[in-house]
Amino acid sequence: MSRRDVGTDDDRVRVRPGRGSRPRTKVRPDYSDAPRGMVISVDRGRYGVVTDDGVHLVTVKARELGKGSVVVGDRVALSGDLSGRTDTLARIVQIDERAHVLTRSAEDGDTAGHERAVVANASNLGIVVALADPTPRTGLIDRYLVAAYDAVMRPVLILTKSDLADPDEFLSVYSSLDLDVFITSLEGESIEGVDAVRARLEGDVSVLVGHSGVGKSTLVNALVPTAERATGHVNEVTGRGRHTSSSAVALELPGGGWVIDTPGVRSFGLAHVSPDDLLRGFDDLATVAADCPRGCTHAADAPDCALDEWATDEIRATRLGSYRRLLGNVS
Ligand SMILES: Nc1nc2c(ncn2[C@@H]2O[C@H](COP(=O)(O)OP(=O)(O)OP(=O)(O)O)[C@@H](O)[C@H]2O)c(=O)[nH]1
Ligand SMILES: [Mg+2]
Ligand SMILES: [Zn+2]
Repeated sequence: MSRRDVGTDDDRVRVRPGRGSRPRTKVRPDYSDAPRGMVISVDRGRYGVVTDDGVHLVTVKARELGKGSVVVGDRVALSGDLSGRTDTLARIVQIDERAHVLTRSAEDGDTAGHERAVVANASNLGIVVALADPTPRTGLIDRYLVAAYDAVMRPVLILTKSDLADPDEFLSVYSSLDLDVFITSLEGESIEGVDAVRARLEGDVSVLVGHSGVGKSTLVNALVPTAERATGHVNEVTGRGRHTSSSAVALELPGGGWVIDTPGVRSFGLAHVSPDDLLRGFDDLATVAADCPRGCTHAADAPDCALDEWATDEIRATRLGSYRRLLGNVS
């Protein structure tokens, strides 16, 4: 093994071994019998975990896990002091294989195109959309529907703030799709419609996603009375939320299961999704596209694309427009 050139011959100068000189063990330690838990929060290198025995711990990640990210929802093997007493620290020594992983791609900046796990092991993707304040945008919903397909998660559309605007127009676009839709509103101090949402999510792990200010944390507080998630206001000038929640947190539903509150997003990159998977994220269009000529790209200039013939009314044209806009954004 060659020694690194450290710019001196003086052997009193000691250099910490680089990565390459660290002994590598071929046989990984076996953690199959190690105690397990679920990651419920991630905050600057500290991971909140609740063990399968119900103990809440603050943990750190073991060195050997390297850069691999630990996200909320991960099932992990633990070592160290698991008592949960103050001044004790447990370590995450292994991340178990994920049944589902919600993934997004960075859209701009240095990391554009890089994909990143957002949440692990949630079987439902709760897409939270305010009917007003902020103004709903179908583009983000369509992206989330594709992401749900890609991650094999069940999409659940939750339309909030029906006290401010009528849901009918939205329902007409999304009711023909294979997804559950719920409508909630603020009536005095309480959230109307939350019981139906809770009944749907009970027993499952679900993640709530959407723009800032749509009411994700408000909904979580209604679903889990002990949650005490901070909620924000929507800026009257810009009509946007204020990014009140800054990291994802999982909370246990009173009747079992977990709901994960996440910070509001501006967009949700899909660069990691293939055009075929994009189409499957639009289940209404996928059926029609079966009649396309072989090798059809379904783009606006594709000859004899069956989708053009199908898009006869406004709703269908809207759906096709959404799909084609996204087609330019995938790999
Ligand atoms: N009128 C009305 N206001 C609501 C409703 N649900 C939530 N709000 C309000 O919307 C604002 C934003 O709610 P939050 O729960 O903080 O929104 P969020 O989605 O968690 O936002 P971020 O954490 O920034 O992503 C708060 O002022 C809530 O009181 C609703 O059904 N109707
Ligand atoms: Mg929030
Ligand atoms: Zn086609």
